[in-house]
Amino acid sequence: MKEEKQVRTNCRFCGYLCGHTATVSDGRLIDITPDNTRFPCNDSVLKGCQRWRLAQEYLEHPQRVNYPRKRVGERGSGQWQEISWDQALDEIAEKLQRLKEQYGPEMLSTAIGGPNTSYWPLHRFMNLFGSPNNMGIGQICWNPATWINTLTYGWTIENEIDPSYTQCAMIWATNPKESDNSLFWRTVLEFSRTGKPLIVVDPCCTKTAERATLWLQIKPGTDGFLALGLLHVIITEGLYDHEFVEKWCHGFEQLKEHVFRFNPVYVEGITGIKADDIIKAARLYSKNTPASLYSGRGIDQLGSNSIAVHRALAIMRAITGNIDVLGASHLAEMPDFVPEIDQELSDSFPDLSLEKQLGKDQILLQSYPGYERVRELTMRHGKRMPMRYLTSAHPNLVWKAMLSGEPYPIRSLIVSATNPLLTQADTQLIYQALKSLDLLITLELFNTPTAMLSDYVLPSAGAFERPLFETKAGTANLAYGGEQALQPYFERKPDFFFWRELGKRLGQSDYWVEETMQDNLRKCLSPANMSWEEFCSEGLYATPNTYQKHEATDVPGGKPAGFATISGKVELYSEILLELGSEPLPEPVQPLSPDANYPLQLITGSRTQPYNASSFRQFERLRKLHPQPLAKINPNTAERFGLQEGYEVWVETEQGRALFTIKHANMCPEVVSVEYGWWYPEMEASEPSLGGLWISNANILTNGDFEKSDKLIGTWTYNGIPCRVVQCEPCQN
Ligand SMILES: Nc1nc2c(c(=O)[nH]1)N[C@H]1C(S)=C(S)[C@@H](COP(=O)(O)OP(=O)(O)OC[C@H]3O[C@@H](n4cnc5c(=O)[nH]c(N)nc54)[C@H](O)[C@@H]3O)O[C@H]1N2
Ligand SMILES: Nc1nc2c(c(=O)[nH]1)N[C@H]1C(S)=C(S)[C@@H](COP(=O)(O)OP(=O)(O)OC[C@H]3O[C@@H](n4cnc5c(=O)[nH]c(N)nc54)[C@H](O)[C@@H]3O)O[C@H]1N2
Ligand code: SF4
Ligand SMILES: [Mo]
Repeated sequence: MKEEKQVRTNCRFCGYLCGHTATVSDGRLIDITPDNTRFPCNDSVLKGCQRWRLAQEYLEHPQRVNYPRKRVGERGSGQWQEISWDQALDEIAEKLQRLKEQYGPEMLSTAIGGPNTSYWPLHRFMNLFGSPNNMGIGQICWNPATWINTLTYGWTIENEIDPSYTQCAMIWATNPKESDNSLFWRTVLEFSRTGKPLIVVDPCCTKTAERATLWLQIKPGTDGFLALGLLHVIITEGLYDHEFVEKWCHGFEQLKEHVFRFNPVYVEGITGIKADDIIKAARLYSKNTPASLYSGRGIDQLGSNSIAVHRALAIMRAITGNIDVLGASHLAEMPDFVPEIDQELSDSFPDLSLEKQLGKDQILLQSYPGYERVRELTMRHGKRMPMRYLTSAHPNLVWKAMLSGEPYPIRSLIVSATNPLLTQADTQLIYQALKSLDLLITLELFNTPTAMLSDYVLPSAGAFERPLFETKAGTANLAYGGEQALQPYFERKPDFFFWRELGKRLGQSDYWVEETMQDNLRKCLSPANMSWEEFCSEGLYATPNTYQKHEATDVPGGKPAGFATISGKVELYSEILLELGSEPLPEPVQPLSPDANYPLQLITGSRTQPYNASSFRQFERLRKLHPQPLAKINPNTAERFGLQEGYEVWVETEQGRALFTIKHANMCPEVVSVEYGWWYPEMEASEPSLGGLWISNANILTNGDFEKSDKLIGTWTYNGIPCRVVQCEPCQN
């Protein structure tokens, strides 16, 4: 008789982790149904999502990597030999040891991506191995807001929309309808039904913008000007929260002087938004408090302008009295459970090789010295930011060190849960760099183009096959997730297994005491007095939000806590930025102007359902729903360039060209917005095709040059790039 059981588990096909019940028979998944008793689960979210229905196919997909494999032919030839885990780990350990002896531990780099797996085991391994060279996508995803809010308010904030409390919502450069489709999107919908002001700032009339009472159709990359224009109106019209500014803000006079020149007419000239609308938005946001201000990737990918706009938005929340207020935002707390910084062992192992961090002396904030300085401040409130994410290496410096050996050789890379040939800037550079390595290892579920170029590909246990414990990297007292539904199929193993086994082979045994991920999570939860089983049944660890903590005193009549900054207040004028050698007030610069050669402005990477970054192109059902990579363009602009809907076109920048299909859309004129992450898993899984890597990959068009990146964090540019569109007919690729 077959053994059948029901397991309460979570989907992991995007970062939202919906609760489900899995039916498992003889160790195989046979059914999956949404489970309303688990966090988070919402019927309409699940109705709108196509991916969870693929769970069985995902587990059994013929293109899954099921056994460790080793390259036998030329790199990229697609010739593999299946080997055992022991052989793979022994060989990799031996090779890494040899390279370490020859070049030093910094010769090893790692690449991580979005929150696709738990990265702390990798960070622990890298700390113990002694290399600072982990590169991620933080500089253009999570880090700008995290860093800027922390140095402005003393810690990160969680923005909130509560339709009954929030009086105005501003959604800036994010489109939750496509990118999230979760409870947040449902909340936005609910809020929009209240008729209260909903302001959306986006070059495109997204589904979110369609719900807006005021859509500000901004030219890409000019957001810093708009934010300073809003501040100009709020300050000159006296619409700020005088009491909060007086008591809790530092540098208001300097700010006032600074925003003077950003009057609405000047700002209209740069952003393309009518002066009247700028005034209207400023009034709506400041007069209807609590007001919530959410931002997303559209402004995290603007090079140094990302910093200017985040600073201006942080200031705007503060002077309108929207910090640590119900319905607007709250400063998060350190977790009760073991925070990621301790899981990483970043503190226990101060390492001289941190001195080897690339660009350490040029990057002011996202570097070990920058991190240490900010941490001295956050520690005034007993808080420690995650270390490895916020000090991760600038990818462009790592790719170049692989190729040039300067300032020292980087000879090896372990890729974990990312597909850099599709998701990092400048595919051509990355391709060259990967090909130059002595040892390239990829931990993957699928045979991605990055895996195709590897020396070893190791089969990871993915969604439903491993436990989940998502935290905000230790910046908030919140964790969600749960038990795996089943044992991994074939020889797949959780990434934790790889790092622990490799660590043990390289002298790290003392630091890998717990044998499994579950054992670790058990230990991690124990300070929060919660067992792993309790956590799994709810799927959530959370404590109620708290507000106005700056007013709190230890003893009655004592000194209020204030903010963990140099001045103890919200720093409108940033003393820490001044000290680090940067501008204390936001200084946006105009994005590169289009010219005769490249007359349009490019956005590379607005999210669209049903895909997630470069994932899920293997699924026919999804491909039918969304068969082609699209380039969206305003119909008037399209007409001017003779670009009819459905035309196949080359989108070209100084970096290269990629193929898309034209779609007309209600959006800013003179702008093209292409999808990112496109490759064709059905094509040849070897050179030169590499799964159609070179056809419609948006990152062929982008450039992540260190010299052009922002100097505080290293943010590069994915949006607002000069480009042209060339019709391609008949099209051959
Ligand atoms: N041009 C442009 N580029 C961008 C962006 C953009 O907007 N425009 N956005 C950027 C942003 S914000 C992000 S976060 C990144 C996302 O980029 P990535 O994080 O690289 O995302 P994916 O392309 O989905 O690659 C994730 C890979 O991890 C694998 N995977 C899934 N689960 C596991 C697991 O448990 N273990 C292992 N080992 N592998 C697993 C999947 O099969 C997949 O191949 O892209 C960035 N790149
Ligand atoms: N379906 C799907 N969902 C995803 C992902 C996915 O790949 N696919 N990726 C996940 C990841 S890793 C992330 S980080 C999140 C990101 O999710 P979002 O924050 O929503 O990111 P995007 O969709 O890239 O961009 C949001 C909006 O920014 C606008 N924009 C572009 N340039 C500018 C600009 O210069 N100024 C302004 N104001 N707006 C601009 C775009 O038009 C777009 O509507 O989504 C997650 N969810
Ligand atoms: S893909 Fe994301 S939104 Fe869809 S069910 Fe899974 S976790 Fe939920
Ligand atoms: Mo992201």
